[in-house]
Amino acid sequence: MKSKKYIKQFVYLLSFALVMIGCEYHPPDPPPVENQPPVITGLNDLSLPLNFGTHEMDFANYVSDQEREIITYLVSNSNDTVITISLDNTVLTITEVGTGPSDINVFATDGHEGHEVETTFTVTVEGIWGAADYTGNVTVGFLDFNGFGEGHIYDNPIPGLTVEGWDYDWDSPVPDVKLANNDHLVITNEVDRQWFWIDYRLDGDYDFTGKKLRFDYSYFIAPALTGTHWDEDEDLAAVDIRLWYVNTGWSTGGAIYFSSLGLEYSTDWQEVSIPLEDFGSLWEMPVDPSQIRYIGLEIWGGTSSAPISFRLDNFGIVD
Ligand SMILES: [Ca+2]
Ligand SMILES: [Ca+2]
Repeated sequence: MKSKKYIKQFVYLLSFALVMIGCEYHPPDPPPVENQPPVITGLNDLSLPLNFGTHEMDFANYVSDQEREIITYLVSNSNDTVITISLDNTVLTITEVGTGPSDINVFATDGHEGHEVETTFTVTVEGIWGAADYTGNVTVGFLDFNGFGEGHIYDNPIPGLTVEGWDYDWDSPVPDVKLANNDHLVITNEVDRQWFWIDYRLDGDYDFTGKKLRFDYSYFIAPALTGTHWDEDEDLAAVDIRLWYVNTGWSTGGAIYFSSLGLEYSTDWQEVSIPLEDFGSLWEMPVDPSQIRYIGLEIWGGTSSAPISFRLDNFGIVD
């Protein structure tokens, strides 16, 4: 019996011990919380259109910190001929200067040693560039406008190219014809003006029989073209543009109106190509592509509120 009691006591003790062990069980401790550096996500390369002015971005939307500590930033910009930058707390302001790419480098830290994180993203200010260079055979009567500078045509003269303009009173500002990005023309009516005349003078008559007048255009806007001329048709509301050519003596010449060409607005460059034989008569003169001295554009109509405006490249006579 004695042994039985021992066994009983042992079972009790064992149960008690098991209960004690159960009470003393704890899950493993979590690892100690370590302060983490900030994390930058989503600061991707950025494309901004020409004339964007300023663009703001708040780093608070891109940078997080586990402890939600105050983050301080240091920014730098690789090309201040493209953009300048300024930082106000977490807000970065990008200001337009020119076109092209510039890298923005961002350092962020929560203030703890070794917690500086860094990223770089590229901001590209997209210019409107000229049409791809024409690869066909061109004649002396062809202009790609490459290498003639940037800005008003009067400050960047192109040999042989004359630009004139008047209103009906023959007394208004000179036309707004500018070279853009050193490779194409921008023709815009920014004031109320009724008449532009652009001619390209060659050094003599050329036989361009069988050839074409071609150009690339983009961003074309205009009031509805009337197919009439303010002087020849005595239509003071006339709006149109014509391509024309004449010989040295101004005794032969062809013309074709934009209103017959169906130009449309597009940010992409589009091509127009017209056989010189298909031109109609200019001023009732015989059409003769075998003797051409001048080629050009005449533009009439358009006001500041309803301008004629378009970009022009690769203009002239080609095979
Ligand atoms: Ca932290
Ligand atoms: Ca060009």
